[in-house]
Amino acid sequence: MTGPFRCAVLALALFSMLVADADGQTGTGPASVLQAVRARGQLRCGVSTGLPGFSTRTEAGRWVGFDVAYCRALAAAVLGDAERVEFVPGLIQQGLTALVAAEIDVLSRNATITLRRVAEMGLHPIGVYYFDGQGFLLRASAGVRALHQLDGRSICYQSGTTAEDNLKEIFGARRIAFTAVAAASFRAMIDTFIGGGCDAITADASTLAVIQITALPRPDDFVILRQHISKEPFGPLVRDGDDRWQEIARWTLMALIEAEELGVSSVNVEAMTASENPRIQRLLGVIPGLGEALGLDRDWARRIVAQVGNYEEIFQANLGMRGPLKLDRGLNELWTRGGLLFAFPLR
Ligand SMILES: N[C@@H](CCC(=O)N[C@@H](CS)C(=O)NCC(=O)O)C(=O)O
Repeated sequence: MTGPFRCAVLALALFSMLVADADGQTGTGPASVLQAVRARGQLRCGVSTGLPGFSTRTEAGRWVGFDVAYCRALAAAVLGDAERVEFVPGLIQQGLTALVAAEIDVLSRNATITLRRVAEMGLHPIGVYYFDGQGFLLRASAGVRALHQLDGRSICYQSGTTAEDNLKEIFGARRIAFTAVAAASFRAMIDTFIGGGCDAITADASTLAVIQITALPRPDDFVILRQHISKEPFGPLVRDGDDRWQEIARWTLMALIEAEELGVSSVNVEAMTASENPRIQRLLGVIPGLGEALGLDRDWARRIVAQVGNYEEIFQANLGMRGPLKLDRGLNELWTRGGLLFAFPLR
């Protein structure tokens, strides 16, 4: 190739890369997730098959819950409408593989973020929206109050979850003998336990609360041990390889937390646009720049809060005092109140 011609080809290649980058694409690769979602007019969101408080369908067929609310917030940000979500239910491994296969745009459920899930499957963690740990539930009459008293018991868990590996590893290391009873689904695990097929259930503490309150005949006949054997941080996951989509997903979560930090809720969001606090002005697009930096419009976060609420509203409605579970905020309290939730600066 002659000199000037080669230069022209290189310049053209460079130009097309720049254009592609500005559009959030990967050059020769497939269209970005943002473009695909906009072209479809719907966000595809993977959720669990049904875990009251986290993700369930009402009798009218509407998906509700904490995991569901995050996807509605993302849809409000990118599509302008929190209702434009197609929920795709599945077991944890099905959700992870659906994400890898690009059948969903985001997985929002009680998926624990682990190094191997992320690094080996080509996934990207967005942040943590629920800090949990693995616990044990059993009949109060069993008289078990501490982990070591589980020695010799049979323990149910759902296959394919982190609960399975943690149980085997930690009980092995502590030399606590047990009989493992694997269940293929959430319902099967509960039925096995109720039917006497195991002495205890091990799962995320939030799941155990769901089971105790919504699935067991007399909740007071059961106890959940205070000890946890792991850290289980849940957060949305997206595929690797689309930085723009990752940022949109991350800052959607941050906006929910930031709105709580600032006391901006679905009730007062319009009035708050008159606030003189520059953080509130930026969040609500009164001072423009944030949405635009993400490739969205200036009202992205205002819509999130108006249509879905802030983190506190979502937590209380689904998991906390305004729902059946009555879970404490605990670690999921704001950092300013002794918890772990912290929004990166939205500026
Ligand atoms: N946090 C764990 C467990 C997640 C999980 O799948 N939990 C079960 C309960 S033990 C569940 O949600 N089952 C209902 C479903 O998958 O639809 C993980 O990421 O592996």
